[in-house]
Amino acid sequence: MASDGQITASTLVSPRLLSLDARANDEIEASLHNLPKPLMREFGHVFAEEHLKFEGGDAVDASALTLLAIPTNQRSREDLVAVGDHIEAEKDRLLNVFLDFGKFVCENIRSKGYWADYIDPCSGLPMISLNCNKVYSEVDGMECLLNYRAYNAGFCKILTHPRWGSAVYPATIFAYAPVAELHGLFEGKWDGASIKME
Ligand code: B12
Repeated sequence: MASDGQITASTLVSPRLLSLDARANDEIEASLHNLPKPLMREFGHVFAEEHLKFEGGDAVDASALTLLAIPTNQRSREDLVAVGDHIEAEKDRLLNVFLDFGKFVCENIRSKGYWADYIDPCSGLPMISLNCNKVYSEVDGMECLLNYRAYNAGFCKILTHPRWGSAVYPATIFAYAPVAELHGLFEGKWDGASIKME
């Protein structure tokens, strides 16, 4: 199993490469985390308690619910700091891979009666929750959860992956669910997604 990320105090499942069966060649590095204090505060600003308004139904055991983050990173074919039409095309590809993955994960969690949402990589705003207008910083999030490093490029903070450098496309999914519900995804037990074995 691929493990090419860094383990931190918040790590519940270490980084590994996953892919949707429908997109077998498009791998996403993903891991599962509790929210450390700085991220908990930021989550509150970005989602404005939307997760508490979610009606999960009678079967949901509210005492088992935990706020969880699934940071994802894709290795890009181009260094994203560069500019040009080929960079834009690559960003579109990475965007679509993440949007399919985020939708797949969130629909699965929501179908079980739990809350989940994912951040739109273009705007930094939640994809599902309405009325949220505070941008989530993917770079700060990855520094906090994975201890990845970042540097400043003009106005934009750029993340560097320990193996891929700045050829990395970060994007995050959040859930309010029992940890056990998420384990299957990282063990390759959800229909429609697999882990890449190395
Ligand atoms: C808006 C945006 C832009 C805008 C403006 C950037 C700006 N800073 O205003 C524009 C269009 C200019 C832009 C340009 C580029 N961008 Co841009 N951009 C974004 C986007 C969507 C949001 C960034 C942002 O506004 N961050 C700042 C906000 C959120 O934070 P803030 O208010 O300054 O500060 C708050 C936080 O720090 C927070 N905070 C404090 N403590 C903590 C702790 C934690 C744990 C957390 C989570 C937060 C937090 O509190 C502060 C106050 O509220 C991100 C994706 C994302 N969601 O992060 C991509 C993103 C950062 N961009 C990216 C890229 C690649 C670029 C370009 C290089 C693209 C290109 N090839 O042209 C250029 C760089 C140009 C340059 N030199 O500036 C990539 C970086 C990839 C990487 N490897 O890191 C990202 C991650 C998008 C992606 N998924 O690929 N970008």
